[in-house]
Amino acid sequence: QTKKELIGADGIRRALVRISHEIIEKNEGLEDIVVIGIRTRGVPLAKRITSNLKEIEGQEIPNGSLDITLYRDDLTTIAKQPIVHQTEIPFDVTDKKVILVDDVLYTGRTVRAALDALMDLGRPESIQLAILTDRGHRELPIRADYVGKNIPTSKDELIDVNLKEIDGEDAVVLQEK
Ligand code: 3GP
Ligand code: 5GP
Ligand code: MG
Repeated sequence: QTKKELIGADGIRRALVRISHEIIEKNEGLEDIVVIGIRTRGVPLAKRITSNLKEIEGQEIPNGSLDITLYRDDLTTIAKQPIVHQTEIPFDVTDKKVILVDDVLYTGRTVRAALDALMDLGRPESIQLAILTDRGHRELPIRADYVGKNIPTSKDELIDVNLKEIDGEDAVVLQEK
């Protein structure tokens, strides 16, 4: 098994700063913007983007997290019983521009499930997707609006996303089996 670092700590920081600027530019500011991370590693990424946005525009942005385990269409292959974690979205998403954040975009099934979960909560004005890495192999017509880095992978490669808040360090590593 070989490992290759694809993005280091500085690279992750710069990608998130760039994405934050892109969010502000595309939305002409931060009015009605809320940021929601998909558990697990989408959550710290969403928090970092939220704090970047505050630093750049001087504006406090609502931040939440979403757990989609229940909504996956392959639920039975994950666990016999649905694993229900907490969804913490302490604000109304109706008429908001939701920035959905995740670490890796692959088949698109997690995002589809997240869209479902969000729609159950209200009627956002729009939903935009920000992801740290896109490894390709989409099985659904889903794409990201903001991408840290496109990482073409084969199906038996794995992207290891390490984040300080969870793993003690920041790095994106390619694992080949
Ligand atoms: P994350 O929740 O922090 O993003 O999906 C649960 C975890 O398993 C993910 O962590 C992710 O890092 C890891 N993982 C690695 N490869 C895969 C994969 O191909 N599919 C899914 N669903 N998770 C993967
Ligand atoms: P999808 O649902 O698009 O197939 O996969 C996206 C979700 O699965 C992401 O939340 C991500 O955590 C996880 N995932 C899929 N492939 C990988 C991978 O190669 N590495 C990591 N770390 N996570 C992955
Ligand atoms: Mg994830």
